[in-house]
Amino acid sequence: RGRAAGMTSASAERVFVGLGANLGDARATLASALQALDDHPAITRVATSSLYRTAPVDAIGPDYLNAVAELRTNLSPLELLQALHAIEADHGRLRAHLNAPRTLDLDLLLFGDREVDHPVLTLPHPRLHLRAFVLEPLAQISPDLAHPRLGPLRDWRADTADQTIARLP
Ligand code: PH2
Ligand code: MG
Ligand code: MG
Repeated sequence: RGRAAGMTSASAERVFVGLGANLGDARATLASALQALDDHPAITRVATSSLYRTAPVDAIGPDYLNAVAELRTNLSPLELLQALHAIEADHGRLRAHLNAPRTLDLDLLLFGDREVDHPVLTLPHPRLHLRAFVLEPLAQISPDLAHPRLGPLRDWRADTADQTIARLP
């Protein structure tokens, strides 16, 4: 037997994933998605933000609940993306159209300082610095985080001041 469950120390890279839900019982869905990440043998969750209620950005439909989790994994970025898509599918995600309301969205935001330009995966996430629903929870769990191209992410928060977001207790 190899390494014990949860012992995913092969990569010291800091991996950040955004969670979002705006259909159904979003709070229950996000809790279940976090549990699914913990249940994955190659993923360790090391930090999780509060939940935030956020108005839809470039989308229609109900308000979202959003959060960000920091992970460690020995999966490659594409392997991790596959794992995230499998968890989305397990939670009833249907891909109706771009930015359609969704029961669960798991977005790979940052994978260390890696820059990836692949047909199904762009890293860092190309819009993360424009979205308060990502920047606020990221700042909560990692206030000094820097983007490999754009520098300290705290410097981008002012530009999103018009976006409605409320941290939940
Ligand atoms: N996700 C989108 C589009 N718009 N708006 C909010 N507030 N939260 C999201 O997670 C979100 C969005 C596409 O994935
Ligand atoms: Mg998304
Ligand atoms: Mg997505």
